[in-house]
Amino acid sequence: GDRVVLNFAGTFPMQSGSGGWAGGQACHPAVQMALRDVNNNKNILPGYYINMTNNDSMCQPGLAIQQLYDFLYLEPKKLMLLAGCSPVTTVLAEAAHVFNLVVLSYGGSSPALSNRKRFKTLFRTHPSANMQNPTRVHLMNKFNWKRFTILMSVEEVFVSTAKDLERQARHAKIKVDRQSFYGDPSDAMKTLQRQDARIIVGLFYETEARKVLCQAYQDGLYGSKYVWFFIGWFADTWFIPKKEEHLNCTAEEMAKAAEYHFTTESVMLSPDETKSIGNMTGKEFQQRLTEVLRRQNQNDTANIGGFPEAPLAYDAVWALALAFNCTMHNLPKHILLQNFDYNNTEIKSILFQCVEQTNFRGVSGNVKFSDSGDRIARTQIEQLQNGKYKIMGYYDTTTVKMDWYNSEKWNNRTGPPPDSLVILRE
Ligand code: ABU
Repeated sequence: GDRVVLNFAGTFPMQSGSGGWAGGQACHPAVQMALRDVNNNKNILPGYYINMTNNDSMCQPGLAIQQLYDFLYLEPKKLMLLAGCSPVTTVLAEAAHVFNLVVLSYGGSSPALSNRKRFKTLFRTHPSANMQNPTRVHLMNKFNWKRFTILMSVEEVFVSTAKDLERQARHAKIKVDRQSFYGDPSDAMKTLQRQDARIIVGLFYETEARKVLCQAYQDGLYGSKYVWFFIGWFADTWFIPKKEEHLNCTAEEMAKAAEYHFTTESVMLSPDETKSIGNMTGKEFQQRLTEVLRRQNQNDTANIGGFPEAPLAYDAVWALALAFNCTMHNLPKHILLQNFDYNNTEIKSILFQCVEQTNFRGVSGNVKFSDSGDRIARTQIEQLQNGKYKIMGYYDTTTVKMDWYNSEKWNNRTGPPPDSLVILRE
């Protein structure tokens, strides 16, 4: 009707052809759902209607810069930016503050993003990848491993995670080796073999993970002597080879190499039975999203990019709407929200403070940001057993407490394999 429109811009990585994270596939519908819910809610932003202009960033920073240019120079004025995937969030958040834009990331895990000096106006509902490092170190101790190797792709998101993991492991007197690659992991994996790496933590995107797994099969870096750790937000069937990627491995070989690997990831769906914002529990949100996706003929939710992260995207829109609402109430009488422009530091400052004070129960859990704009979350550990992921336990970094179900399995062994060649001397 006569409502005043408030605009914001969103970038969603919809395709992962060239690697990266195609999280927009589920996060975009989740954002649209949140927008409908927010706009139908009479209690927030009376007289206003929130509208989004969006683009497919393909998780490519160069493309995202071009899109930022369009967002800025084409009408209407945008009051905020919503960003997904680390490389894109990084470039957008580095540039946005120059235009007095606050950025909210539903899909940036890079630890490098926790830097207020570099990213002056960034907040994120996605937990930092560093959240998993205490969990990894805890597991190394638990299984008596005093040495492990990190295999990583040289993207800032993984390099910064590796740095933190190495620091934490050293602190726990665990020795860490590091091998990195760009695109093709085969040389780095030859080095792993030469160094006799047994316990390997992999840090890379899903497309690269398939290359690594196939190479592990070819090089015999799998089976009873090896334990792999991968990132937990890949699609549940990520290890099935894709025709267009031309891997040198069959589905059977990939499944064989993938058996018994562990994954770690932040808990992104609230397990609470109490209703959260939007009058849903986490579970109800997921059912509603599954229904929306089904209507778009996307039935195989386990393989839709960003399905695990969708609650973070849904909550990001509520955080944005609540911040607009808070700003509206805190602006001096003669200034209106819709007066915002890219030189307006006054509205920006109030909006920034409002986001800083965010505190609500979301479908992803309690939504609150630390001083560096970060989210705190528990970690979930899973293991692939007979081709299916099984939950092994949860780790809470704040309380340093592990809930472990003792259901891990080892390939042809009764316990974990040693972290290196054991030489028995008389
Ligand atoms: N959980 C998805 C994170 C993607 C990224 O940091 O690029």
